[in-house]
Amino acid sequence: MSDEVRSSQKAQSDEGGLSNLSHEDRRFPPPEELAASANVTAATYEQAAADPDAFWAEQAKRISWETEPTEVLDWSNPPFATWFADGTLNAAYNACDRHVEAGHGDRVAFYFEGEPGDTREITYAQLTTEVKQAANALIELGVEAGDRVAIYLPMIPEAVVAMLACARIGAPHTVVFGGFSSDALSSRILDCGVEVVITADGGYRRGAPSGLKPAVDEALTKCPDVRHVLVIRRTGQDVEMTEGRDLWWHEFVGQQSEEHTAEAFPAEHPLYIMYTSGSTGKPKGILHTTGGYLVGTSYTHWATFDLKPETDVFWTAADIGWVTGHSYLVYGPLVNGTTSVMYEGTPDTPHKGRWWEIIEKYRVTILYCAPTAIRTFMKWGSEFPEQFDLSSLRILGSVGEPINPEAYVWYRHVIGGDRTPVVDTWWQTETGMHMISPMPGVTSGKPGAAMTPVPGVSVDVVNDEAQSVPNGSGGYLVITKPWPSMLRTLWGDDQRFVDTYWSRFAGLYFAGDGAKRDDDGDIWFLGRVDDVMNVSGHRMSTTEIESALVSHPKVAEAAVVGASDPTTGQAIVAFVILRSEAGDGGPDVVAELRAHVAKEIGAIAKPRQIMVVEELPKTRSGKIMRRLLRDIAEHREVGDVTTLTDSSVMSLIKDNMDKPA
Ligand code: 6R9
Repeated sequence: MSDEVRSSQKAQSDEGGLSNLSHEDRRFPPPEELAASANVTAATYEQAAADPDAFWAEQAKRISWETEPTEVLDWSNPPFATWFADGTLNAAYNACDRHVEAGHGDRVAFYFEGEPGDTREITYAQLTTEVKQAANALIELGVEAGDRVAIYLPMIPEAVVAMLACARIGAPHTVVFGGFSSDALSSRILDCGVEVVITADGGYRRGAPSGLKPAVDEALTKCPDVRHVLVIRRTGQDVEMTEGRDLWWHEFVGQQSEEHTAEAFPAEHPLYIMYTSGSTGKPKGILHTTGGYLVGTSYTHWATFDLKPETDVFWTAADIGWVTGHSYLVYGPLVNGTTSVMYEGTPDTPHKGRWWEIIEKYRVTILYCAPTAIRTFMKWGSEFPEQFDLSSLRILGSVGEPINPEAYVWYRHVIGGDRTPVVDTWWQTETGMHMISPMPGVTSGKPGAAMTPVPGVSVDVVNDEAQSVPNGSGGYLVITKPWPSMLRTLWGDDQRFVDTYWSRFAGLYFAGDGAKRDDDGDIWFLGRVDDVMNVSGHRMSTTEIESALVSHPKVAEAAVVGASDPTTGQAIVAFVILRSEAGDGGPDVVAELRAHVAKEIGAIAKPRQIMVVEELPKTRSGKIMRRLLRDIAEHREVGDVTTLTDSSVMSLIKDNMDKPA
């Protein structure tokens, strides 16, 4: 039994339910015009439910296959699925060449915006040529189908080129987020046996060049099997080049032939490995394969965002080192022939309106980002977005954490001008694609709720005995039927794959998230099951209390943890960031916030302690690291912080905490 399962059982072992979820009456029906020409309609749900296999076989037609598959799902050896197994295809051909062949070579694939202000417009024709050259370069370095290649890059177009070049020759890539340490890089290189690394001298962050190559050099002291490092010149920083091992991308790739014919691989050929971050223990190498992954990501990208490739300008403001970057910045959008924006840097460089300036400049129609970003913008205040013309936006997306109702309403109102549906997309590295989300032309949005499974997906909320819970009750989110872009296994560890996801409930995929069905049957996420607190026998969700805190006008962001408490079992400890206009909050801010939570949820939910802090510890994908906050709340030594965006945040919070009240 995994630790995750064990702690979730502990957290959920009492009877009763998470029945204290705040009531939400606001509803936002789809705009009429959008609904009238929406990609997904009520009929789509019916078709998908009537015959899921036929539905997915139909979606597989989005892809150009070298050999059309006759098989759909093979679930004869659960939990090891295959999809479209007798089909063959090439992922890079689907993302690039086929659009050029269809006459769209001049369409922009990416508007790249570098942090210092440099820009590049890359058409599908140019992208195709660059990918072919890079594929030829990898072949010259001896990379063969099946070999793993590590990519450790800033958010620059070459990151996409590198991924697609690997895919083109059948070499699974493993992208390691550029902000991760050399240790994180070396452990991933060793875990999947990488021999070639693609990196850059550095990237730009917060107005300054920040080196990457030195971290690679350090990592490689532990990785003797790495034969070659391809180095992209981005910042012009001085870097050491190891003779015989390191090559400059612009010299080596630039001299390659622009011709390369893509070879077709079986649908189940591995496409990439993505390590999940932030958890304790050895990172899990999530394995995605080719055919099903491309079907699932291209379909959901088209469905959830109501994508119109001829007219939309799509922007996933997420790093390529996160699964969101893989599915909705690279594979989904490119397979769909989308024009996307790619931005290298931080949202406040050189000013706090940078994102809104980008949206105005490129007339972005769909924005996809994380609640943590939205709450940060709320904290800065609406005067920044208000300086820009955001009228091109028609759909807003959210991913990574539950979006608090107040953040949802702010996003819709201030950024979306009250026109835009907000799609709160629930999914995971493991699922590869959106699983639960509103459909913008069908669903009446409910702030804070992820709503219903996307057409073709089947989920349930169950209790400890795997029984479906009634409306109004909470439990565990499970996925009840295989889906095309599901992870196939954990790299090199089938047993851990079975233990982690398929052993908690027979035949059901255990996602590790707590969820609740409201009175209408719509799904709300309550955080990871190990984030569910048990206070004097009452089950309380961290997410719910955070949302109550964020609904107070002085609060921009909140993180809640359960700290062990001798009397109540667990006690609620909250860390809050105030909005800038609230100043220091005044002398009674803590009492005021405790009273506010009591009013919103009930006296039982009043935090034992509220800390006003400047920053919260977050992973690179924007998830609050509650584990570290729990360490602080319980006065333990702070655990591993290698995946934090800024590990100094922890000492700041701790200093604050240690100050006498
Ligand atoms: C895509 C991504 C997965 C975990 C997942 C859940 C949380 C993601 C969410 C959400 C509530 C949403 N999560 N989206 N919770 N509402 N819309 O984030 O993948 O980094 O693997 O994280 O993130 O807890 O289990 P990943």
